[in-house]
Order: sequence, then structure tokens, then C-alpha cells
Amino acid sequence: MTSKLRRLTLTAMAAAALAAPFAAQLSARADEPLKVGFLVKMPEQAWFINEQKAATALGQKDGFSVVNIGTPDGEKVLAAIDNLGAQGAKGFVICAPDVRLGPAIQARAKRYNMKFVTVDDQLVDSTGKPLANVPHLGMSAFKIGNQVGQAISDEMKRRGWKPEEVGALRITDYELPTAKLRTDGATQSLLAGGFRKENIFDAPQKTTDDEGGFNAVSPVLAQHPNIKKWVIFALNEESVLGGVRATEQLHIPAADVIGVGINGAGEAFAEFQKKEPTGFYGTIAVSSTNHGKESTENLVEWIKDGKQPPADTQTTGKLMVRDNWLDVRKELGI
Ligand code: FCA
Repeated sequence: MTSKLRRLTLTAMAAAALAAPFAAQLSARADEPLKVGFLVKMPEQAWFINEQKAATALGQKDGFSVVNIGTPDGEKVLAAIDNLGAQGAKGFVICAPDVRLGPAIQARAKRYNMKFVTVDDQLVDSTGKPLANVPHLGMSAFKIGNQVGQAISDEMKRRGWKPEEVGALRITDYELPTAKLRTDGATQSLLAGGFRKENIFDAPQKTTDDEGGFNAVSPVLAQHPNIKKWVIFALNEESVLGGVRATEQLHIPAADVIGVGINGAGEAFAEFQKKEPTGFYGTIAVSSTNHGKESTENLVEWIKDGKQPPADTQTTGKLMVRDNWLDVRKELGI
């Protein structure tokens, strides 16, 4: 093949690849069963696995199909929307890796005439305000944060800890609004319970998972070797578990640590099943099953009947600890 011919062939192939989504979209017949996407930022986390499972189960029951896609960065989100468009999907549920992707996601969905709703993390526009006209379902973040702070406060009292001897590791992600609301809520309740403001130390996290929590907490612990008792909170239990692992690495006894998370998913269940209690005292459990199911239900009704979902649905949580985790799990259908 001459180099010119090879170039032409490659150009033709590239053009075909570009045209493919549109061609496929045209070939998606109107009488084919409805297809929707479910896109999540961290497909390896139990919370998101459960949401996608619940969406898929609803589809099996109600006769539509769900394409589950992991979208850990912006490029993957846009590629996933293209992919869904090519398959003739009519919409998607998304928990995006960065809420500031809002306008880009909206523009891409419009290209394929797809409807979408957000779950967990609400997208924002270029000024940082929630993206208008995108229905959202997520935790009542501040209230759930309050429950975290209250649980820590109660447990401190039960253990007879004096406020002056306790430090708080506040694992933060201030770029994610729901995360800030959750840790702000926890802070408010801790302070109301008598916690010393000057004993709260920020541990900013880069990623909202175990590793992010571990890496955030380790340097803060190293800076305060004089503090012997610690409480730990964050936007989710994965981050708190990472923080607890960091205390273990420094041989801080489990009895001197009170970590309280949020989610109530597989990682917390595994922790509660360990033979000996760890510094992970509890978690505010929210039904990931309902998040997955209801957000998908909202989307599908919108597509099928034109019924626009509520602008903002806020879900509640329940304290789950070693003693009641199985009951709470059952109660929430997780
Ligand atoms: C955020 C967190 C998740 C989960 C979800 C409801 O996306 O990263 O762990 O708490 O909100």
C-alpha cells in the first residue's frame, strides 16, 4: 500500500468511526425496548455497585435495559454519552466524577436528544449553582452530617472521654458540595455536643475513597503525636475507613478511635464482621438500593410519559453500628 493510499484509508476509517454513533442511532428502531445508561464516578465502590444493580433489577422487572458504565474522569463521561447515543439509549442517570462537568454533560446529552437525571452528586453550572432543569436525587447531606456528629458525641460520652483530650480528623472535600454539607453538618453537631473547636483538624482528601482518607489523615496524625484519642468523620465511610487504617498503622488502639461514616454499603458490612471491633464505630446508612431504583424510575417515567421528576429529592439515613447492622441493612433493603 502506498503511503498516500494508507493515509486515505486511515482518513476513511476515522470518518466512519466518527459517523458510527449517528448511523447506529438511526438504525435504533423505535419499537426496540427502551435503553438507559447508569454512569458512576467510582464503579469499584460498593455504594455505586449497589445503585447500578438496583437500576438493572428495575429494568428487568419493568422491561427496559440499563447500560452500566464507570466514568472516573471527564473524558470517560463524554465517551460514555457518545456510546449511549450510538446504542440508541434515550437517557441516563449520572453521578459524575466532577460536578463542574455540568454544562459539558448537558451539551453532550442534548446532541443525542437524551434526558438525564443526577444521583448523589448534583451538577453545577459555570457559576457553581445547581444546574437548572436537571432533576436530582441525593442525601439530605447536612442532616445526615448532623447524625454523624451526634453519633460521635454520644459515643464519646458513653466512653467517658473529656473534650480537651480528643482530636477530630475532619476529612474534607470542599469541591464537592454534598461533601462539604455533610462534614459541616457533623461539625455543627459535634460543637453543639461540647467538642472543642480548636481540636478539629482538617484533612483534605484528593479522592473520596479509602486511599484518599488514608492519605489525608496520615500527615495530620503525624503532626499531633500528643493527642491520644481521635474521632474521624468524612463524606463517606470509605474515607473514614482509610482514616481508621491510618490510626492502626500508628498503633493507636481501636478503643481510642471513634470513626463514623456515611453510606452503609459493603465495606462497612465487612468491617462490622471483623472478629474484634475496630476504630470504625458506625455509619449513617442510606439506601443505595433506593437511590439506584428511584433515580432510574424517575428518568424512565420522564422518558415514557413526559413526567418531569422532582427537582431535588433528599433521602434520609439511619445509624448503623456493629450491634444492629444486619437489622438496619434489612430495614433499608440494602
Ligand atoms: C458521594 C460519595 C459516595 C456516596 C454518595 C451518596 O458521591 O462519594 O460515597 O456517599 O455521595
